[in-house]
Amino acid sequence: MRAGRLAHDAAHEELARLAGADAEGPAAAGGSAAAEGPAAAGGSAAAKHDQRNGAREAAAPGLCEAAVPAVVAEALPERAGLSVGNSMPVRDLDSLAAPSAKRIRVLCNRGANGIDGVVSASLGAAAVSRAPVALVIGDLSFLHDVSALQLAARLEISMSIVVVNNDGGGVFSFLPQADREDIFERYFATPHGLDLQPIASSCGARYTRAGRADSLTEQLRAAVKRHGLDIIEVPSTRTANREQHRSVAEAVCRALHDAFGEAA
Ligand SMILES: Cc1ncc(C[n+]2csc(CCOP(=O)(O)OP(=O)(O)O)c2C)c(N)n1
Repeated sequence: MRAGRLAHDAAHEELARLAGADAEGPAAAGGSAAAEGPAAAGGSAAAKHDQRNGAREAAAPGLCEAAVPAVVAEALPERAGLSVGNSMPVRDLDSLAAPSAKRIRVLCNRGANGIDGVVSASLGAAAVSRAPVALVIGDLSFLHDVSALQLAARLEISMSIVVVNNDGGGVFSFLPQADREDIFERYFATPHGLDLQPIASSCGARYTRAGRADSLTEQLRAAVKRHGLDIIEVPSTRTANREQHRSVAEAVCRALHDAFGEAA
């Protein structure tokens, strides 16, 4: 029990340090503004793509991707439903959410293969739930089931979707194949470069972007009180996510070693 608490505290201290240290730097100072602001109007498609990637690069440090499911769990009201997508969100919730007396219902759906049908299954839960439901999902899983959004509009289902957008499959960055620069991006990470804002508006969903934990909390708390579909994009990068996980794991090992010595 003590080891669990120590590990949890060390992990969150490290996540806060990573978010805070980088947020004080020049990149994040500009980045959080870009991350919170509306997407730019006008300009070429290539310029917009660069701008989005710029916002993602700069915004990632203000809120570590790994902390997102824990921040959402913390922000949700008593009795809410929290659906977590496969790949990183379910792992990050499992390892980083704090034990809590709050009664929230955690949902997870494996689909046929893993990342399929996650939006639909969560909307099904939201349709029959009296309490608000939020979904935390990766960008590829979200896009895989994007047609569910128009059904949500037609059936007037209320739900908040937090899309952690690291432009591809972040989980694969933890595999040895990640070092194979010649094949990794194309065959494993599969970046899409899509802009989520027009996708959200084409389905009648409200769209916001959160680059910091406090704004994610604020946006989510407002969203769960409203009727309809909200999409909150959290920009991230796969590289930063991998490094942050490594840093957190090292911090946990250090804390356990300091407390228990060689036995840890
Ligand atoms: C239907 C289906 N297709 C492909 C896969 C293989 N797969 C597992 S995780 C993953 C990447 C998911 O990316 P994303 O949803 O963005 O989450 P992240 O890894 O960034 O957390 C893929 C493609 C799968 N599990 N299911």
